[in-house]
Amino acid sequence: MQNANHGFFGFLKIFFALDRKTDLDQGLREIERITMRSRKIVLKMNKTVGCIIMKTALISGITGQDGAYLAEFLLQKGYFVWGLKRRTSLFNTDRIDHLIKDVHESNTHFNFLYADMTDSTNLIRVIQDTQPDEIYNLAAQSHVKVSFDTPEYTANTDGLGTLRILEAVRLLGMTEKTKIYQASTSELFGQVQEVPQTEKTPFYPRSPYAVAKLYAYWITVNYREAYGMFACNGVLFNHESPIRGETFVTRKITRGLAHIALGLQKKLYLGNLNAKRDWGHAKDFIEAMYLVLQQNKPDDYVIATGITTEIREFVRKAFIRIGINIKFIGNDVEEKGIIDTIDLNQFESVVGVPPAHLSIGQVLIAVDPTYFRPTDVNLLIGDATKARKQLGWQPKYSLDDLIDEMVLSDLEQASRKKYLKESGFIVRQSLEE
Ligand code: NAP
Ligand code: G4F
Repeated sequence: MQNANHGFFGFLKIFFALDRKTDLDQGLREIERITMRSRKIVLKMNKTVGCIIMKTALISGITGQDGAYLAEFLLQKGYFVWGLKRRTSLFNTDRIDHLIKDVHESNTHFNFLYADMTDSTNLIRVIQDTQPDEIYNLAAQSHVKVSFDTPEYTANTDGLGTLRILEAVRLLGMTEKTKIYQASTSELFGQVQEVPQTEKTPFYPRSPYAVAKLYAYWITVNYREAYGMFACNGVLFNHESPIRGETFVTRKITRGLAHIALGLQKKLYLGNLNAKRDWGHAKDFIEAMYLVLQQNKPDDYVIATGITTEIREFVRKAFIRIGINIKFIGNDVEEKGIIDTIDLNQFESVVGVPPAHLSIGQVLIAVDPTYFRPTDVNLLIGDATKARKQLGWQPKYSLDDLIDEMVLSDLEQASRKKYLKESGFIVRQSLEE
């Protein structure tokens, strides 16, 4: 209204200026000023309309691997993204720093709110404040081995946390508006009852993590059936990337490899080398999460590549990328991975330095029973036919592409570390594995 008045008085001013024929320049300047003002009003309107038609997504677990990729993906699709982040004593936004703009900048479509999956009042408030069209519940204590050490906390976060989100949406009367994606897992199949695993394969969880996720799976189904909510489970098989948590086996291997290649570490200790996993790339898998919520009806989907690989084989494939052929000898805890051959050209072209510190027969991989789990999942292989047919989803990355990306990224990080170390800087050495 104020702007309209400005416009009207502006025109009067021009009219009188021109009428008196005293200052034509002044009139033209006034026209220019009004045109500029009108452009600003149009821009403001565009922004307001933009906010109204923009979808809003709320992602719990924003600082994790999947949260980071999903946020980037949804921002590219034109969403406004709210990320839920728990309070930490050190900064832990490395994975999303490139998406963060200063909150004082006007045009940011990405923002954080503090929230913890163990605090329902907190979750109710953030859902009320943000009014999301879609919630992606990715927050979890996601490490299977750690869940044996912290079973109650894992149940609270991964199991009850999901209930808290569903119940918040219901209590706030948002069941018609808000769709919910629940990050379910192939760990539910555990001691597999069928090969490959589909949406119909019975569950047999083998860890406190998997049991907590079992509750989350069924409470999601229950809220869908009981209250007609658009609540879905994506039963995702293992998915990895260069930003995968450093203590999951794939990243532990590619990081260890990079440190060994550059002389920063001598050996890599692993646990159960016999386990087999259906590994995909996280970038492919987060796209499936989005597709699950774009369907006409809520449903549950298995998301997998359909190819399974032993941990031992992952090790071999990764080291081959830098020209080292690993041979496994011995059994059980005595098993070792030794250097069988080295392709010097391949090593030097990928790593950037010659393998002067490495020799044939040298032990690079050893087994440490510390990493064994009281009960492990030996074989996972998924059948994603339903997702392929109904969502039109298909992975783009092969396992070799994934390994390639992870190895190169970890080599780059290790090179930086080596450079800093050699230049006399103190580099962080994490002993957590
Ligand atoms: P991730 O890297 O471990 O990330 C987990 C996220 O949850 C982090 O942002 C973490 O915050 C947050 N979180 C943990 N406890 C929380 C709490 N009490 N309150 C609030 N936030 C909390 O896991 P991911 O690989 O991205 O996996 C995403 C989800 O998919 C998880 O639910 C996982 O269980 C599930 N899933 C993963 C896979 C896979 O292969 N990656 C497969 C199937 C299912 P901090 O950064 O502060 O720790
Ligand atoms: O890489 P992992 O720790 O992943 P795990 O247990 O399969 O769980 C991951 O995938 C699940 C989906 O199926 C997610 F739901 C879950 O949140 C997480 O993202 O271990 C993979 C296998 C296991 O059998 C483990 O015993 O690798 C074996 N392994 C052998 N040595 C090791 C190690 N695992 C780890 N973390 N560290 C080792 O040194």
